[in-house]
Amino acid sequence: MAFTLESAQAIFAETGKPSPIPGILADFNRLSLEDRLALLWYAYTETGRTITRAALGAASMALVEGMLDQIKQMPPAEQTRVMFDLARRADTPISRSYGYFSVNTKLGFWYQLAEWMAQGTVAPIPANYQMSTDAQLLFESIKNLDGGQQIQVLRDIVLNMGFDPSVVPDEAPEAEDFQFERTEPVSTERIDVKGVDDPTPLRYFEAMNSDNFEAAVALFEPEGALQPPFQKPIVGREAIAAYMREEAQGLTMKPIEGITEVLPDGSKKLKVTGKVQTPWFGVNVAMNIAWRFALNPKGEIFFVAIDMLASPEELVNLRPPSYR
Ligand code: 45D
Repeated sequence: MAFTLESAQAIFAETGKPSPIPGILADFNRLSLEDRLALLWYAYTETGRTITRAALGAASMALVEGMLDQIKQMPPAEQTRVMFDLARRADTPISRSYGYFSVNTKLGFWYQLAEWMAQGTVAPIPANYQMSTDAQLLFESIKNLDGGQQIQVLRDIVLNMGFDPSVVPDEAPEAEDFQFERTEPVSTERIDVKGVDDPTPLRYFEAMNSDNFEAAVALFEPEGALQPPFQKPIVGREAIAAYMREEAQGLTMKPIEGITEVLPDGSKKLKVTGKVQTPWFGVNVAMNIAWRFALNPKGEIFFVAIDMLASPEELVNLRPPSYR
């Protein structure tokens, strides 16, 4: 076997530049709670991102509706306290329930609160709030990110709010069925990628673009692994399928270009770059992504890493300068 999990994680690693996102998230977590909530508000409203209505119409919010109503009834000071509790990951009833929500439910929850904050039905960020210098500098760095990176930052912050469920893992409620409508019709077209002849990645993209996670997962070897952006690998078909059902629904993947290297035993390394759209923002935001595939000699996926590109130039410069 040509690859170990470690060696597969490192394929083409030298071809990507480090992303600014982890540093931005670390800086964010050093801010005061007031600054964090205010900065999120500005980042969410002032970067001019529009969430697609279609996605939200279909969002199943049954689990959270009661909680949202409860917050809406509270006096403003208490509403603000709930937001602080979420931001500091407190162990309170609301923050605890929130902690067990899926990512998409967490996003939908805040989306509703943001709407109410804009209307004034839920306590807004005080209009005269002055962010610290550190927060203002961080806001400037966030403004300099491309749209795909900005929404990744927002998503990660929302994901890491609420009581940390890994502290008491067995209390997680059944994950609810969260369905997105696709913002673009499912394409049955065969995908072509310049520089990629191997059918496995192409079938992978086709399966993902029709939310056919069974077909996508069948392309992995049984102990294959998928590594999402800034995360550890998820190992095994079942775990990957569960992850995809929760996180990959409604994504549109537009691979553009790739490079392939065949190893002596017939294993392959492939790097494919392209764009990914999330149903939350539809065609309004495209994320620049690289997939780094390690295929075994049978053509099965042993490992695939999904990376957020540091800059759009990396979409076309697949190799580091010294290789070109
Ligand atoms: O605190 O091939 C207020 C995988 C202020 C699968 C607010 C993938 C107060 C395999 C504004 C109210 C999934 C890995 C908060 C590929 C406050 C695969 C609200 C990759 C919080 C390609 C803020 C998929 C709000 C990727 C409402 C990379 C924020 C998907 C809302 C990425 C933010 C998807 C939203 C992303 C962010 C989605 C809706 C980045 C959505 C981001």
